Amino acid sequence: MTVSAVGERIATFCALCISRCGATATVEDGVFTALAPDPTHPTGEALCIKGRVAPELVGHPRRLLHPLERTRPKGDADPGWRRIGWDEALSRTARELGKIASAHGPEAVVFSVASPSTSAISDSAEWIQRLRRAFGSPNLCASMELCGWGRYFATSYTFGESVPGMYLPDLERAGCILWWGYNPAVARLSHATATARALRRGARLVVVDPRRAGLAHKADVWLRVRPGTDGALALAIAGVMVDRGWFDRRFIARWSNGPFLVWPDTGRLLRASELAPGGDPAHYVAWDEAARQPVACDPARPPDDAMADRLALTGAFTVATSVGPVSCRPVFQLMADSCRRHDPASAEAVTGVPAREIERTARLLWEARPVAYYAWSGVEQHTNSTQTARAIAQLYALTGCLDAPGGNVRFPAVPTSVVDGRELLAPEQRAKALGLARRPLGPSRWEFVTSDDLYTAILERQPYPVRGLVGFGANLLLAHADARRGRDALRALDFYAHADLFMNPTAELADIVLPVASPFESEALAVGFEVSAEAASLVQLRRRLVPPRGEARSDLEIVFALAGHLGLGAEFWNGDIDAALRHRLAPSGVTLDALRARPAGIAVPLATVHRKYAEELPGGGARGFPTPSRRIELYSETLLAGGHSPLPAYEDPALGSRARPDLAADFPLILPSAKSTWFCESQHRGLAGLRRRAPDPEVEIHPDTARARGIGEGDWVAIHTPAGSVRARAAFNSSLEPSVVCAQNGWWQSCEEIGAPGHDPFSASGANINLLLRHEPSDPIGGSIPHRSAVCEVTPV
Ligand SMILES: Nc1nc2c(c(=O)[nH]1)N[C@H]1C(S)=C(S)[C@@H](COP(=O)(O)OP(=O)(O)OC[C@H]3O[C@@H](n4cnc5c(=O)[nH]c(N)nc54)[C@H](O)[C@@H]3O)O[C@H]1N2
Ligand SMILES: Nc1nc2c(c(=O)[nH]1)N[C@H]1C(S)=C(S)[C@@H](COP(=O)(O)OP(=O)(O)OC[C@H]3O[C@@H](n4cnc5c(=O)[nH]c(N)nc54)[C@H](O)[C@@H]3O)O[C@H]1N2
Ligand code: SF4
Ligand SMILES: [Mo]
Repeated sequence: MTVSAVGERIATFCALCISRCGATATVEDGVFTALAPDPTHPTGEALCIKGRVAPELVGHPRRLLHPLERTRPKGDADPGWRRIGWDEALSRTARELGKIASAHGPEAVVFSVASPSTSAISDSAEWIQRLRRAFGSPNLCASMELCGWGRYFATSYTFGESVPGMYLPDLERAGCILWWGYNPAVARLSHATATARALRRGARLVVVDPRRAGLAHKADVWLRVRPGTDGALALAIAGVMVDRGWFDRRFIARWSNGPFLVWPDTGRLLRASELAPGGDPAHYVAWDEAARQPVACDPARPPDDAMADRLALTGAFTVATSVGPVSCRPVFQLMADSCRRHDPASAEAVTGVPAREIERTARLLWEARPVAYYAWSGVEQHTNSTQTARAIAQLYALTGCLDAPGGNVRFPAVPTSVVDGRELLAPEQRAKALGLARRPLGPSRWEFVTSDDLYTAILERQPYPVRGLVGFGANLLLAHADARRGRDALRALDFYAHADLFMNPTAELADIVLPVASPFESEALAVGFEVSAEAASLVQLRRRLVPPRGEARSDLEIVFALAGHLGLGAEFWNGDIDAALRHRLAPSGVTLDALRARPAGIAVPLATVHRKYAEELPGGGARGFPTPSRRIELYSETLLAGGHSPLPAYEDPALGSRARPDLAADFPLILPSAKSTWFCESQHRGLAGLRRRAPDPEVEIHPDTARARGIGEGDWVAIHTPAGSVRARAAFNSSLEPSVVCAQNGWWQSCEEIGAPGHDPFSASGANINLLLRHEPSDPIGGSIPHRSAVCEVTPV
């Protein structure tokens, strides 16, 4: 590799967060010295400050450089780290994991990973999955319940697909962009620059956020929602759209279960077999208004336009069933009724958003179609996240824009072989995923386990003992509630191996720590980027810019080497990473050698196929959606059978001021949090180039709220919840509702270079806001907890 020529400029991309910005790196005398935007790359218009200081991250004096082994007990303040060789580290890891698997089954080993949104784990995520599944563990702890559940899984109960997680906003063609609890100006630069471009060509923008942050300043409508009440807001907007006829009636009648009739007593959808003997039990029933009679609906054959126009969406109809005449209403009518319970005036009282803004938004979403949306952390971290995601999905379905140009679309994917090992995990192992019994429709259905279920399995051995943990990044004790309980749990493990670039409070409890190469020191294959069809078509093999420092290795190398030590080499091309990458690339038509020769990547031009649901199938009928009814499920019988509301329903945040009036006197404020521009989650506080700009943890507070408590701008304050207290500095923000304060998660690390202190993550004198929460109450379906809607109080220190 020729990267040592002075001042060589190399096409690359920054992998430090989900934006994965296209970039040009400068390498001088074998040292990585600068990263700059690469406007020719589809995500390369701009770089954030974190990308620009990347050389500091690579060269940081406290990087982990060698495998380490603990020599002192886990309760000890000093772990007594002893430097060991890779071979020793990996053989001991394999030996300990093997011991646990033979004694308790491979499910007793949990794998944890940093979220690919906050780290370069996206480079190797599917290979880590492959290792976990080949090993036989159904348990991946990846903060899914806090970060991806709503985007990927909750909405799959509506659409059968991940919207907006995989059906991404088509920002190049959107007429109206809806950012709901999502601030790409901080969180995903490529979306922010694409939004700015869309606004320049006249697109409209709606932002739903308790703070006027980022693009909210440029929005046509900024809805200052009270934290955790987004579900009520979505229902109210949808209600206005329904009442005014601002919805795509034909789309709803053809492609959703809106016309299907509902049994009034059981809430189940009526089946054709229940009308008359001989009716098909797989067919639903709708009301044909022209013929004034029920009509069977074959899921595989959606009605044509003419028939769709005849199907009743509203009303009540007496249907002759096998048990006599029954008055049934269509799903859509039930949905409209449920929305009307949140009319704009009552929604204003719950959400704080003025009724006229709700009406204005409903009109804008309708008139400025196509609508493209994204909803993220602002709505993920509450006890009602699943229903909120479903309510926003319902609102979105009304626009008829799903998979239409300018809506949320599935950008084309360059074909590659699936390597995540899904075929390697036996169904009986999959069925052992932690949490499945408690939340059968939750993340563990997809092998993601919550931190709560992990800690319970370790400490209480329920439903079975977990004895081992393999961590690729993942700073669990900072990211999740109940940090002290988490610490007890990690201490109680028989064996814990953690791979990371830096030591962190979670890794401190490991038995073996493995040094990871930064993304700038490792080669990685990116198949597609996320912002547009052009981006999705790009395949790029990121070059190793400089050799890894010390003995650090990429996650990919660690996975392949550990697989060998575990006797799983056959599933990992016997350690030959190039062979594995070739296998992955085979269907794409792009070769590894061609990619190595072109660090800027190779485009595989593919066209986005729209409205795939309407694609005709060979035997007739249409593809529809991958839900049980093959329609968009405004009404979910799956959720109903699980004991949940089949329609999106609003429930107040369980630790909020309305649900817990008993706490209001002592804790009159609400505490959401938000990401920092300067850092990713619990990382980067040790980088002087960043920490200098944001030396202390902050809590945003309305000036009136502060003054009423004798708090001045910049003062240190204590934030209290019923679970505990931590500290931060007051930053005034008059865009907040005065009862809302907004904190930052992830503070623990020091930056010795500028004398900035660390913060004890386990004590009230520290700044770990997740000390302020327990794992209960939680979302009954998805397991999310109120990281963004707990009652609190703020006092001067
Ligand atoms: N710079 C930077 N970029 C990051 C990260 C980082 O830490 N720093 N983290 C990465 C990760 S892991 C993720 S998940 C993404 C997250 O990306 P985002 O979801 O955009 O992250 P946030 O800024 O936390 O939340 C978005 C907005 O939600 C608002 N909000 C808070 N509570 C509520 C609420 O109850 N309702 C509504 N509607 N809004 C609310 C906040 O004020 C905030 O402006 O960012 C990724 N990118
Ligand atoms: N109160 C509150 N709590 C939150 C949130 C919030 O908004 N508010 N956000 C939640 C969200 S959305 C998320 S995603 C979680 C984030 O929680 P985590 O996924 O744990 O993310 P980080 O805190 O960024 O820690 C990532 C760790 O991975 C390491 N790392 C970085 N890159 C790599 C790599 O390439 N390989 C390896 N092996 N390690 C690497 C870092 O050094 C760091 O130690 O926190 C959640 N917790
Ligand atoms: S937004 Fe910043 S940290 Fe994220 S990929 Fe782009 S440059 Fe890197
Ligand atoms: Mo996240």
